[in-house]
Amino acid sequence: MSADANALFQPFTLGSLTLPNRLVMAPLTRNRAAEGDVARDITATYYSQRAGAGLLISEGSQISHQGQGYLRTPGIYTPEQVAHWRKVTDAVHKAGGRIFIQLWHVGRVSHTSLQPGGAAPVGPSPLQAQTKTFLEQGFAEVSEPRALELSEIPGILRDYENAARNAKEAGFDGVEIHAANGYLLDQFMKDGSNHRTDAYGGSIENRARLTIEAAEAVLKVWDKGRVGIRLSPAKVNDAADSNPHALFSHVVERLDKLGLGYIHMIEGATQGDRNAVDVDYAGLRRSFSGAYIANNGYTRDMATEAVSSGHADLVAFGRLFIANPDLVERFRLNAPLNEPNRATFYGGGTEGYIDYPALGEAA
Ligand code: 8OZ
Repeated sequence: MSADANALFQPFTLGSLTLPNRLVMAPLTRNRAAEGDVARDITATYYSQRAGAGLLISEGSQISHQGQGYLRTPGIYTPEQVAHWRKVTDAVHKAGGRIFIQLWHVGRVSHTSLQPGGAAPVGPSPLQAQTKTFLEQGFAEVSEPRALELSEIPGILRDYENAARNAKEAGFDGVEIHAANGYLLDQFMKDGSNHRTDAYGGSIENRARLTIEAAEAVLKVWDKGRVGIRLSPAKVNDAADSNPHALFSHVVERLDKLGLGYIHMIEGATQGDRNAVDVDYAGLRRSFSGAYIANNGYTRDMATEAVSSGHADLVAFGRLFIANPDLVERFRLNAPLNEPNRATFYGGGTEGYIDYPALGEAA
């Protein structure tokens, strides 16, 4: 099949926004927030350097102190965090870009040292995840969680709604709900991590309930075209489901009824095997009438094929956007790409953050 070489550079209408091309910067945790978990000025530089993307999605930003699971990730629940994010959105808009914020609650993937009052992290069930977090002293096992009480769920939904309102005040163009990668919403959806017997556990409908309610909370604040959600049917961060296709067919059908602007699908294992799980992504895409953002290990050629064939409307790139601030221009010219340096992905300062050169600039 001959893919249309220009497919990635056609505009796309996402709700009331016009995106100039089909390339999305994926949400990327960089652990560079300052005291108070506020975005730094270098973060405004970092995102504005990448404003050529059709859409930027911010790094996961916790909706509450309880929602934090790694050191120095930015929040969106205090006035200071809103004020600092405002500098980022202003810089992106000045550079001609558009940016959504990713709203994040990590659930059980956290550590007592990051939680309010040194408390245990919360999850659907008291099951410790076999995964690591990132602390001052480096990587560490996550802590043993406690199960959320039914009476605490309305408070979590209020945190989503408040964070959505704060995002608007901070000047974002929309929000993406992080329901992927083994964090709170994904933990509730998958039966490996959710052993509850109340209205939020058991059947697929019950396990999906928190995700749907979180989306409804955000929709109290934002027009539906300005809300997207990220999903990962595969096992990630120790959250696995016994029948991911059935689970995510239901979830996508419910999200379609809510009319969300997009689903952002991590196809296969995050940063790993694209065939890690038996899920018909094309089928999920057909049952959703909003936009489909495909992600995970895409190259320029794969993305061109995905958009030309109609598999995806947009394609999100993570590591390639870390290393190539001008990724859109490089793809347009089929120019060589900078290699990402894994050693500077998480934590630190400007190095490996705002010093990757654009084409024509010295390294
Ligand atoms: C890498 C390191 C820490 C967090 C995700 C937010 O996987 C993350 C994350 C990625 O969605």
